[in-house]
Amino acid sequence: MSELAHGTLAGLAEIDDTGRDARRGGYSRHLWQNADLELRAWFAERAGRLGLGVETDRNGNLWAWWGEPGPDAVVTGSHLDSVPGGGAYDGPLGVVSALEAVARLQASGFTPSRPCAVLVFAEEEGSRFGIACLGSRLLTGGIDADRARALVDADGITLADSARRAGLEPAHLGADPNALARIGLFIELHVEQGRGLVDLGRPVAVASSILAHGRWRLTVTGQGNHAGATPMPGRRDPLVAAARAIVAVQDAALNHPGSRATVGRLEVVPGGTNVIASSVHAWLDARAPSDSETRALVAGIEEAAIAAVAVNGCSVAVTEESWTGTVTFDPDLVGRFRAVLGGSRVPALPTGAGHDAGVLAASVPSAMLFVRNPTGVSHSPEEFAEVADCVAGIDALETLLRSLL
Ligand code: HGY
Ligand code: MN
Ligand code: MN
Repeated sequence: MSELAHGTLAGLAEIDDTGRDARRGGYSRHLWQNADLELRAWFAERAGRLGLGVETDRNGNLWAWWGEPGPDAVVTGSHLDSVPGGGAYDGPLGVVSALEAVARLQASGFTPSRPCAVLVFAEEEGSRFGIACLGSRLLTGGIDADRARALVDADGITLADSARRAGLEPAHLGADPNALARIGLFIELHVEQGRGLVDLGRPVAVASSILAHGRWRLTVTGQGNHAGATPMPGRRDPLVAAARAIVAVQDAALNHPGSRATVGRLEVVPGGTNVIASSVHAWLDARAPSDSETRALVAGIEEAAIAAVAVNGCSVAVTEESWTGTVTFDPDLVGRFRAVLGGSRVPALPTGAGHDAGVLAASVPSAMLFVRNPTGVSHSPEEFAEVADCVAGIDALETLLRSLL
C-alpha cells in the first residue's frame, strides 16, 4: 500500500500495519482487542485533526461531529473491524473516504447548513461476538440488550465484561433513540464485494438492495471415544457427520438459484488428534433474494442435515443466531443520488453482503456507494481497489455531501 502513503488515501496507509495477521494473512481486527483499540485511537486523532468532536455512544460506535451534533444530520461512515484474515478495504475505505470528503469540503471553505458526522460502527463483521452489524443493531434496537450483553467471545468473555473493560457501562448497551434521532440521512461508501462494476466497466455505483441473510449454528452430537481403541464400524463420529452435512449445505444452495450457503467456521469438541469428537459446532451463513426464499433454503438445509448426520448415528440441532431481512434501498433516494452523480454512468447494483447501512435503512433514510474491486474478492487479503477508483468514490461522496449539506 506504499502508493497510498501520500494524498487522499493516506489514511489507509496509516493503518496499513494495524492488526496484520501473520498466521492467517490479511488483517484480524476485532472489537475492543488491541488492533481495534489502536484503530479507534487513530480515528479519534484523525478526526481531531479536522476539528471534529469525537464521542463514543452507549454501544461503542464512534461519532465525529463537524459542528454541533444533530438533528437531521447527514452522517457518513462504515466500520474498522474485519473478518479473521480480512482485506484492507472492507470497512476502512468507507471511514477514510468519509474523513477525506469532509477534509476536502473544509479546505474549499464550504459551510454546511446541516449537522454532519463521520460514524464508525462497532463489530460490523460479528467476528468476536458472532452477530454481524452489532453496533448498528444495538443503536437501532435491532437486538435485545440482555441477549447482547450475554454474547460470549471465543475465550468466554461476555460482551458486557468486554464493554466494561473498554470503558462503557454495560447497563447502557442497547437501543439509543436519542443518538439515532440525530441522523437525517446515512451514507456508507464501501468496496464492492463482487464483480458488478468490473463487468460494467464503471468505477462507482449506488446500492439498490441487499440479500436476506442470517447465521445459524448446527450442533452435531455423536459419541466421543478413543481414536485407537474404537473400531471403525459403529463409530458415531460427529465430525464425519458434519462433513456430510456441509456437503448437504452446498447442494441445497446449488438447488436454490440465486442463493448462497456457507459453512466457514467449525468448532470440534474436544478437539484432540487422538480423540473421536463428541460434538461439532458448524456455523451456517445463508442468503437468498427474499426472506421467504432464505427461510425455505434453511428449512431445506435442516432437513437434509438431519438425514446426513443420521448416516453416522449422530443428531443435529439448528439454532438461529441472527437474521436480516431483504433490504431494498429507497428507490427515490437511489434515483436522486444517481442523478446527482451522473445518471446512467453510475449504475445501481444489488449486493449479497450485509452492511450497517442495511440495518439503519429500517430506521432512517440510508444509501450506499460501491467502489470497483477488480478482483471481485472480499473477506480475503486479495480484496482490492485501485487508487483511481477510490478517488472516484471520494469524489462521489464529496459531491453527495455538498448537495445534501
Ligand atoms: O457478512 C457480511 O455480509 C458483511 O460483510 N458483514
Ligand atoms: Mn465484511
Ligand atoms: Mn463491510
